[in-house]
Amino acid sequence: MKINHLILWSLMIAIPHSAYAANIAGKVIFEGAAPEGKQVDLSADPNCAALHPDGLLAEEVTVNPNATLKNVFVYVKKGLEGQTFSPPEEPVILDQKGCWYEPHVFGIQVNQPLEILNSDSTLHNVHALPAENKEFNLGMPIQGMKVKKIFAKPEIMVKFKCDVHPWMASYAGVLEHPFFSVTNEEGIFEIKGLPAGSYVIETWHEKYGIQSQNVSLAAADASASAEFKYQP
Ligand SMILES: [Cu+2]
Repeated sequence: MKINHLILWSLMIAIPHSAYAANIAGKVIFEGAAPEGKQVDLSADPNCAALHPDGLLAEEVTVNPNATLKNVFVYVKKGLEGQTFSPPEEPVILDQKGCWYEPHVFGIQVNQPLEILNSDSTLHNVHALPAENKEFNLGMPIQGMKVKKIFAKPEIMVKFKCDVHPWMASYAGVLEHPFFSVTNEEGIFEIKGLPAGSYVIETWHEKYGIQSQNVSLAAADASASAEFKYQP
C-alpha cells in the first residue's frame, strides 16, 4: 500500500528537463560571398563614438571566417506540445555596453527574468517592441542601473531598440521551453537535454529570415545533427 502510494506520488512530479538526454546540434552555413561589414555611424553621440576609436561593425549580418552565419536563433518550434517546462530563476542579462547591446540575439523562457543592465555612463533608453507581450520603454540614465522584466507569452522575436542611439538593436526569442540556441563564431548551435520525439526545428535570422527542418530523436539519449544554409 505504501509502495503504491510512493509510485503514484513520484509519477506526479514533473520531470526536470535536465533528466532528458537527447541532443540536436549543427551548423548554419552561409553560401556565397559574404557581404562587406557595415560601419556603424556613431556620430549622434560623441560619448559613444569615443568608446570606439577604431569604429564598430554592424551585427545585422555576421558571416564567420568558416563561412557560417552568426546570431541565428535556432529553436524547437513543434514537438513539445502538452509538456511544461518551468522557467529558470536565473535571469538572462541584456547589457548596454559601449553603446551596444550584448547579446545581439538571445533566447529566454516565458516568465524567466530578463535583467537589463546599463554598463555605460551614457543615457540609454531601452524600448521593447513586442507584438504579443507588453511593450516597455525605459530611460536608464545611470551607470550600473538594472531593471528586471518578464515576458508572459511566447514570441518570435521581440526587438529591443534604444531611443537615444538608433544603431542599437537586440532580438529575443521568447519560448515556453528551454530548447533553443544561438549560432556562435563558428556557426554552431546546440540544443541539449531534449526528450525523445519528432521535432520541427526553426531558424530565424534578422535579415535572411526563417527556415525549418524535421528532426527525429528515436531514443532518450539520441543525438541528431541538422545543417541549415542561407544565401545572400
Ligand atoms: Cu543607447
